[in-house]
Amino acid sequence: QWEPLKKVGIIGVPFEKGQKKYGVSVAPAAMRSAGLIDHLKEIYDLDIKDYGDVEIPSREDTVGVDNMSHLPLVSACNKNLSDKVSHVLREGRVAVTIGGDHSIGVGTVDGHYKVNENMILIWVDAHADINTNKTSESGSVHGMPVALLVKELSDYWPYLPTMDWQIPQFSIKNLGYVGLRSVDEYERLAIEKYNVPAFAMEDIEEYGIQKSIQHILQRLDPDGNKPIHVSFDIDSLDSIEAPSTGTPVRGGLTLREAIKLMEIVYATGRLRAIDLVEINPALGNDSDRKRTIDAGLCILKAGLGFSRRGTTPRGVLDLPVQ
Ligand code: B3U
Ligand code: MN
Ligand code: MN
Repeated sequence: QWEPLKKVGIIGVPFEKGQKKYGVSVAPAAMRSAGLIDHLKEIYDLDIKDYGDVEIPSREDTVGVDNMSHLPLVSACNKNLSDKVSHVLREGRVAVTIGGDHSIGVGTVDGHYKVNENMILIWVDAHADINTNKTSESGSVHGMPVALLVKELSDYWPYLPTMDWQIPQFSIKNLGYVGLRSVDEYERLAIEKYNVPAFAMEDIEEYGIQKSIQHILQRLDPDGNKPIHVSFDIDSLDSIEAPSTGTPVRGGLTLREAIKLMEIVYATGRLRAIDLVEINPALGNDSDRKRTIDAGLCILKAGLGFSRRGTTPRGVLDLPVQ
């Protein structure tokens, strides 16, 4: 009943105020000039529409919230993004969002949820991003998007001015993690309290990437009929594979594991949204930058149907004769 969608909509989000380093906001432009669209065109039959960049507000004139840096900006950016993601999905396209830091996961998941209430979310990350402003040691909102999104944690937040547009309705029961290896104490507590399927690196070591992702899909959607959202933080990859990112952590996924994960999710035919976040082209040297962007391109291609086996020429059944 489910078939991979052959239509894709690209959204850029040049936003970096969810964390403290300069440069993540350059990623959409860097990905486009690295040939993002042309790379995706290599995929047979893919219809690609670039929706451009989401409008990023510049002024911050409202009052903030304790231990949440730039919340009004994060909020305004995410409101625009949520609308855009909903729009792309309603046009029957897979929403591919290029961040930006991971605070933009609030907007992508909110926008997806507003179109598909039964969506499930796979958070691929070295970090769990499930801090509240009470548990965060950094005060950076990119460590909080999951906690902002899930309804089960709404009582753990104070009133958040500017965030009235976003009502946490997504259930933590529809969330799974892959790639964890830097989890704060209260984040671990939340994962255990709500029994979130979480494949940390040591679990991936034990089960392999294929069984890990299959286990999560089986847990969240045993009947296989829910749309899937993959929020992919590039720092889930080992920092050797993706050095140009704000908080690199060693001992992560290989690019091959990440590609395999995306291929498996693609093959369900139910992948409807991909976020690719935390690529920071301003960090590292030319070779670091290129390696990180290339890894991002490979991950997107795998999620959109590129086959490493190759594909036969269109409509051709035999080799050309003399
Ligand atoms: N858990 C820490 C660190 C962190 C989260 N996300 C990233 N780093 N990229 C925090 O700030 O909440
Ligand atoms: Mn993240
Ligand atoms: Mn991360």
